[in-house]
Amino acid sequence: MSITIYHVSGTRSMRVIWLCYELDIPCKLETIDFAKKFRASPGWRAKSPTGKVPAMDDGALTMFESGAMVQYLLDRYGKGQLQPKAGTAEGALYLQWCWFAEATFARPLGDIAQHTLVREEKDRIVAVVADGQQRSRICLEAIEAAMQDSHYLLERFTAADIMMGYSLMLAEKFGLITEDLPATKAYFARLKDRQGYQYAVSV
Ligand SMILES: N[C@@H](CCC(=O)N[C@@H](CS)C(=O)NCC(=O)O)C(=O)O
Repeated sequence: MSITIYHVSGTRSMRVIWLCYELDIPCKLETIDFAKKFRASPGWRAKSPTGKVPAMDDGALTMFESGAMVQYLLDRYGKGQLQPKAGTAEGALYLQWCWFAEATFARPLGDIAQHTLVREEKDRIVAVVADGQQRSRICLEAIEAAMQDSHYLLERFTAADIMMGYSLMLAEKFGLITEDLPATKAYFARLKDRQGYQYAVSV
């Protein structure tokens, strides 16, 4: 195995780095320039066709999409750890939460990020931020309900929690994990306690 993760601190590359840490998978980090100009360059577009972060190489294989990287690494090197058996009810819920974390929850968070951090000030739309906050809140309420009697999304820590950990990190950054979401706060605190999370946010 020869894994390189193309990384920018504070982005979704933390999911892949965190997973590698949890599974003790050796990987090289290559920090890239998040500036729009670099991400539009043909060299970067060859790895990530829409110019987004992260990308990953494993030998001759190059990938974009953080969730796909996480799943690939689990399937290829995970030896059955951090994911339930595919095709079971637990496996279905694992997929549900992985997809929710990126396809549903990270969407409004991404809109907030775009219109507060990523785009130039002249291209930011305040109403999109307000809408993103409202849509994120619904997602946070879904997590709050799920965490009432649980420590993790499934009965034990899995890669679904890694997928969700990044989304919660963004939600926290935007001040959305409020006091009226105590179970979500406690759940995220449990994730932040893990060495893998701490390593992934420190690099
Ligand atoms: N679904 C993609 C989303 C990738 C993504 O949006 N990455 C962000 C950083 S976390 C980015 O590159 N944003 C810059 C942009 O969209 O212009 C994934 O999970 O990898």
